[in-house]
Amino acid sequence: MAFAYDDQNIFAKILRGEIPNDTVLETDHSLAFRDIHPQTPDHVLVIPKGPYATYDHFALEASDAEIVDFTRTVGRIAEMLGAQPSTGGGGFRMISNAGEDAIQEVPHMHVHVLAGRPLGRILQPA
Ligand code: DGP
Repeated sequence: MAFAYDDQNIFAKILRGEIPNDTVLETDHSLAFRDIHPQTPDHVLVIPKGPYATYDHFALEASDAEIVDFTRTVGRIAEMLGAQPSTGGGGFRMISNAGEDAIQEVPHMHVHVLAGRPLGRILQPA
């Protein structure tokens, strides 16, 4: 499978330091920062630093080190937000939009971590 990546997308610019961001956590392979249009009191985007366009691109082509780092970063974000159910937090939801049907706006792989209020059911009618 040949995946394409456009390095002019806004998250690539954030990673290059061309656009500011509200960083929550940075690791060797991942960056977590607050969404500019938060949908919940806590709305953090977690992105890999590598050039992956969608979740499937990342899942199929990233190195084990990148995937472990990314997954741990999501866990650390849940911890930092106080959202972990295991420690009395209210929980959280992860969403990764990929492609047209999911209305992915930024073509750099990202996971939304949403927390801070009850989130309702996973999908509303289209
Ligand atoms: P998606 O539809 O899954 O591609 O969501 C992209 C998200 O990115 C959307 O919730 C708004 C957010 N976003 C877009 N531009 C910027 C930006 O320049 N900075 C930050 N922090 N978030 C952005």
